[in-house]
Amino acid sequence: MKVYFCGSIRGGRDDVTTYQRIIQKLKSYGSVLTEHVGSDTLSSWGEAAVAEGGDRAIHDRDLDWLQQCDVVVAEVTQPSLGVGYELGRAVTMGKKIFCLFRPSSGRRLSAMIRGADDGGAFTVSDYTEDNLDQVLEQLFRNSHPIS
Ligand code: 6K6
Repeated sequence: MKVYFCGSIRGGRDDVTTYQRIIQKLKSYGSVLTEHVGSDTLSSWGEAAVAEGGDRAIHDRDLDWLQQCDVVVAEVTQPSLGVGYELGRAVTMGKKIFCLFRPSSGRRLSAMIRGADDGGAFTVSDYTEDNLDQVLEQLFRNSHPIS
């Protein structure tokens, strides 16, 4: 299974440790196409990517991966224009989408994300640091085996 993980980059890196935890768990279900989103050294990695082709190259490569994936998992606590954009594009592509939000952040999730939950292809799950693993296990219980 190919998993596309979304997390804030230029929107702010406050939750990068949580992204790393999520990515580690996702790797037990399949390959994570966007493991760099959890990188501690993203800025140097990003500078190289920018040098190779700029934001257009990043956009086009990410949309290509989005098209290839079987499931999209987005950590949406830290607001990010890029994550919102990816989710909108993923909906149009008909992807299965799991959004994860941490209410203890004190933030309120955008109505355009919370309100997109249809109980089927697009779901939003609230989690805590303590139950993150169980929430992911529940979401993937009915998913395909690793390929
Ligand atoms: C990193 C630092 C400077 O430049 C970079 C390279 N940028 C990106 N590389 C890979 N994916 C990116 C990059 N910028 C945004 N994305 C995608 O959008 C990721 O898949 C994230 O899920 C999302 C983050 O969007 P912003 O708006 O928070 O940056």
